[in-house]
Amino acid sequence: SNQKYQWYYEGRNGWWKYDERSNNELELAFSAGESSCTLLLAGALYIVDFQALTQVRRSDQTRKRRVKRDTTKFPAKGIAGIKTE
Ligand code: V3L
Repeated sequence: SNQKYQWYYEGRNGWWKYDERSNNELELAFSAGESSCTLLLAGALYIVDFQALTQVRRSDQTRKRRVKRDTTKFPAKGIAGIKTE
């Protein structure tokens, strides 16, 4: 898309871009000044906390990932688990 900003979540050794739909939802919620955003990712609900800059699965908050908002040019492993080169 032609968006300026992209949201990223942490992988094992780098960052992944959120898929485009989730990125749009995050941008809408963030720019509206909301404190968090709930996303449906691969059939599970996740919460992105804009203050803590974390993402957790709502039903199992064991794995807390860092998230960041950066330009679309920030180097990433890929998009939503699909690797790019
Ligand atoms: N978008 C897509 N899939 C996600 C997301 C997201 N925002 N968050 C978690 N998952 P957890 P490496 C990730 C997937 O946090 O090798 C990557 O996308 C997550 O996928 O415990 O560590 C890769 O596909 C994981 O499969 O709820 O960098 C994969 O990890 C699953 O949800 C490996 O990436 C559980 O994550």
